[in-house]
Amino acid sequence: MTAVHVIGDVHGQYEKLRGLLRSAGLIDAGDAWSGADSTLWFMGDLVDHGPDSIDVIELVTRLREQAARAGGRVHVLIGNHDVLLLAAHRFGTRPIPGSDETFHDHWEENGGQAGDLQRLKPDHIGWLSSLPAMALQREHLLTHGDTLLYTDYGHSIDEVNRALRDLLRSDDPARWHRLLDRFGEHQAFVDSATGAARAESFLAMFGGRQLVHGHTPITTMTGQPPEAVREPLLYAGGQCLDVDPGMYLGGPGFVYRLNSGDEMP
Ligand SMILES: [Mn+2]
Repeated sequence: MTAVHVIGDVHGQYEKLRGLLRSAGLIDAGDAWSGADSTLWFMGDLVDHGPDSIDVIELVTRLREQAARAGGRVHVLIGNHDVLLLAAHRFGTRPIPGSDETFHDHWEENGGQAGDLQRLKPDHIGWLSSLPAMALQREHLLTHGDTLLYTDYGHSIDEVNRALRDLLRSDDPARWHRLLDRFGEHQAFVDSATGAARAESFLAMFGGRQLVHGHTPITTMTGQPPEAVREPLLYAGGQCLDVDPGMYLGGPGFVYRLNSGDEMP
């Protein structure tokens, strides 16, 4: 079986990303794909908080093409910050429905970096808008968020991906805002009384035996200092694997190879 790697929320940490991919043998000294037929998944939130979001987008889109030519695959899920950036671009100084705040201000308050909007090109916008929200990779269900919001948009991976792609093509600020608002939910599978059962029904709906997600930094889950986070967090009876290394909080980040020791339920 060829290797499948995942990397959590990059948040504009271009230099850390290059270092991690190089250490994992996925890029060479010239930043070109060297992962042969490996698969690499980005778990969403490529942008915001960090200094080099557009450089991250450009590196990842380049790697996708290079990997495909080499028989490998680079896949990217959409995260809420990727949606926030698209919303800031699309709606700018229009107010968020039911609020005095503009989409642009909301984005900046959530880590949006002013220079990124100036560098955002139509190619980047088209590419980000087309990303899937969820996927099945062998027995792993992959989503950006540890949230039930996906069930609002459909009851299968295809339904959800279609609904969210359609939303991101729409000019309806209320629909965009509702999605962003729902992404405010974190830790849907953590509760000791209900978390494991919720994870089980989420997996029953969409498929897979383990949910792999980003969105909630592991440091938030465990209370470890961000600098100490070097591996994913397995929880909910082994049904969930958090891979958000909190890179923008100071975490060194990690590339994780699926099935390299995560206990399956
Ligand atoms: Mn997120």
